[in-house]
Amino acid sequence: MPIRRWIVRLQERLHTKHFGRVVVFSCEVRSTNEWAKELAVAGASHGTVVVAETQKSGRGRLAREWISPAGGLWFSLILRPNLHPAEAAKLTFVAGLAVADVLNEMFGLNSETKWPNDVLVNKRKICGVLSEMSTTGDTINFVVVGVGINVNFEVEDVFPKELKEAATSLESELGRKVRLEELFIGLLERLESLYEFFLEKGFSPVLEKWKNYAGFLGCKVKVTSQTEDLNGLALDVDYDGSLILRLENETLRHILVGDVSLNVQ
Ligand code: BT5
Repeated sequence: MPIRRWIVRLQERLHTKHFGRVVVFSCEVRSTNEWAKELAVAGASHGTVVVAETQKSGRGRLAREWISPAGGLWFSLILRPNLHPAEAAKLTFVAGLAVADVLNEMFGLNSETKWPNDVLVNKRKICGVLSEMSTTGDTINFVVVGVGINVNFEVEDVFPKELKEAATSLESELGRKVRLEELFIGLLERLESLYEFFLEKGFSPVLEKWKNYAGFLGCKVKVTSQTEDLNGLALDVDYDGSLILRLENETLRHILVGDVSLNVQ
C-alpha cells in the first residue's frame, strides 16, 4: 500500500499526546535522520516523526550503511527533552526496549536487545537505532532517534551475502507480511509511554526492563572500537549505559556507549 494511504489512517488511530501528531513522509529520502535534523533546526515540534518508504543513504553509526529497501519501517523521531546531554544518550535504550516489547507482544517473537543499539530475533539483527543530538553547552536543542526495522521483505531477496546470515526481517521470521500501520501505531504508543516513564522514574527501571531482553549478558563477546579489540565476558550494563566487560585477564572494563560494536562469540 502506498505510504500516504497508511500514514493518513495512522494519524486517525494514534493514541499519543505528541509522538506522531505531526508526520512528515516521503516515498524516498536520503536518510530520515538527516531530514529530521533539518526539520528540527527549522523548528519542528517535539514528537514530529519523519518516515520514508525507502532510504537511498540510510545510515548506521560511524556513517555505516543502513540498507533500507521498500517494505521496511524507517523513521526518525524529533525530541526536545529537558535533560542533560549525558541522559539523552540513554534514549537509544528506550527505543530498543520499545521495539523489543512491541515485536514480542504483537507477533509472539522472542526478540532480544543487544548493547548498545540493536534488537535481534533468533540472534539476527532485525532493528537498529541511531540517536543523534544537537546541543548548546549543557542544553539539548533536540535529539533525533532514528529507528530501522526490517519488516515486509525476505532477507534472502534483498540483502547482500554478508548480511544474509547476520540480519533478519519480520517476514523472514513469520513467513508472512504484516501491516506496517499496525506496527507503527503500536511502536509510537509504546515509545511515548516508555519515554514518559524514563523522564518520570529515571533510567534504572528502563535499564532493568531492557536487560530482561539482553541475551548477550553472561556471554563471551568481542568489543571492537576504532582503537582496539577486546575479548571478554559481558557481565552487565551500568546505569550510565556502559558495558561492563570482564577481560580474559580478569580485570573489569567499562566501555562507554559510542562507536563500538559487540559480537557475541
Ligand atoms: C545501526 O547502526 O544499527 C543504526 C541503524 C539506524 C537505521 C535508522 S533507519 C531510520 C534512520 N535513518 C537513518 O539513516 N538511520 C536510521 P550500526 O550499529 O552502526 O549498524 C550498522 C550495520 O548494520 C551495518 O554496517 C551492517 O552491517 C548492518 N546493517 C545494515 N543494514 C541493515 C539492515 N537493514 N538490517 C540489519 N542489519 C543491517
